Amino acid sequence: MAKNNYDVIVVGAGFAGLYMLHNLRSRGFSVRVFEAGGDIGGTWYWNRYPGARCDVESLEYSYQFSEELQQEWVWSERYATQAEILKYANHVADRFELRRDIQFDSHISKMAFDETSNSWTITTADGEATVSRFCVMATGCLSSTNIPAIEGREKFAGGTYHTGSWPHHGADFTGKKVGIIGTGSSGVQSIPIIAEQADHLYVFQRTPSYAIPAYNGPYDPEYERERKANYKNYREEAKNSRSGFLLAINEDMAMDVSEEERQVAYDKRWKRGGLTFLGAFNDLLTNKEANDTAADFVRSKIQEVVNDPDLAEKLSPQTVVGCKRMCVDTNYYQTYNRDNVTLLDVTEHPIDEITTTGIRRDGTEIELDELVFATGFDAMTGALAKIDIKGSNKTTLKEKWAEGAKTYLGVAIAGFPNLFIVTGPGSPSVLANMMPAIEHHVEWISDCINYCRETNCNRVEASSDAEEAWVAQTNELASHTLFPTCNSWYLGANIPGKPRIFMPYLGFQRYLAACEEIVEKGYKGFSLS
Ligand code: N01
Repeated sequence: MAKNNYDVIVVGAGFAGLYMLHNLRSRGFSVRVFEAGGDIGGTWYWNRYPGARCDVESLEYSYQFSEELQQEWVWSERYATQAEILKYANHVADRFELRRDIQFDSHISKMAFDETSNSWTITTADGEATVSRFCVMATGCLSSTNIPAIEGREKFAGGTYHTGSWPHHGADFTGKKVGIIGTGSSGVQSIPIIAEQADHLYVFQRTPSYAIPAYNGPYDPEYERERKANYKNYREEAKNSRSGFLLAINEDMAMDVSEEERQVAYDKRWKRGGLTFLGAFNDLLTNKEANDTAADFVRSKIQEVVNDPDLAEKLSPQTVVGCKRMCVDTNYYQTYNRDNVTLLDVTEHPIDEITTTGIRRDGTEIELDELVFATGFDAMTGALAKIDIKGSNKTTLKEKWAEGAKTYLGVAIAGFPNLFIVTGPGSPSVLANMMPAIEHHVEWISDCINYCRETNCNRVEASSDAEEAWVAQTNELASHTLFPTCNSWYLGANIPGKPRIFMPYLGFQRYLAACEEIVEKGYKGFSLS
């Protein structure tokens, strides 16, 4: 029988891995964290592209497990920069002395469950094997970068970048001809900054995004003081919401009010800025007619900002607003009024090939010095499927998920005992505020492991029936909304060949209640032995 080196192994040292380590360690478990990167921070370690910021307000995108921590940390801006969020993560790691139990530059390539000992053997790419009873995957939802297989992409002789794995030394585009492929959140944030530096910026757009102004700026000290004085209430209110953050969703239905009232409501949200725009009415993501009114409003704003009407038209999305993640921008549409920015529609004229010196499309080559891929991620499943994870009957996770990701609660997988995922597919995760979603999962997983210790159980496993029912419920919830109607990464539609299945569970509050009920019923749907 293999000897356990640790009670729990955690894979990943982003916000999920850091809190998992702290929580388990404070309950007396021995824990080792393996991190592929050279330091902590996960998403915020890798995504160093120009303009990278969070689209959730700083005072909400932060841990709440420690009252001292949330009171002492001072956020400088409404939407913190990548650098500030990484500084915060480092502060947390130092404050709770987390680094001593984290092994960096350690990419996990193999994991196998042993039926006899009920334990996992986890092996790094360097061949170092470690054994533990439990394993927690804190590998992130948006951590496996997607570079599309465009013909000739390896030929390009200039500098190439992906927003999701930006070089630590940065990139200087001064005086350069730069191409950027992709206009999702990463493109929308980086395009205005790159345009300021570059001699010329060519934006290759396949689908335009809806972007709402951030109106970012320094926090008003009085606002911060009030928020912190009432942090408990605000955090509680967010937990009892649909999304885990304070979207202040209006209970009115868009189609129940007059056109004039709708415009007032949209205008108010537009002026407030950020993702709260979608909270203007209750039915924006369930009723296409209602959604059209919000989409028309955003399109009218694009027409107002962009000087050239044809260009404004090209930048105006025709898709369902909110179906793909909305972007939160600073000067995005304004950037297209610059003389050194050219928008190229690759739906009308697709990219033919990447050459050594640029991109060929529509019969001509655009010469480039640098090429940026803002082409997103193999979301929610990519990082897990990359690891050779063998469960109890030697089936790999990749094989199990060949027809689409299936989990129970987004936290456990039938056939993979003693393995937990933080914010996995089947949980609210990316459609909630990630921080409370992470904290909830960490605490739920830690309680479950602790329950096993108290009841002398060596093995905890989700049943196939419970998993099937959960997947059906996740799909059922999505089917009453407009989410399945577009090619979003929530559905896996951005990755050629990836099975289409709506991955996030809709409704944060509903989800927390379901998790609680399962525990109250003695971990219903799990077998513990
Ligand atoms: O990636 P995306 P992202 N040819 O998948 C295009 C979070 N995030 O890194 O829409 C041409 O959204 C693709 O086009 P299309 C946030 O949750 C948050 O920008 O598939 N184009 C799209 O325009 C976000 O949703 C923050 O037609 C191609 C773009 O590339 C998520 O991360 C900041 C192509 C990819 O957009 C992902 O955002 C950044 C091809 N072959 C990210 N392949 C904040 O907190 C893809 N595209 C603010």
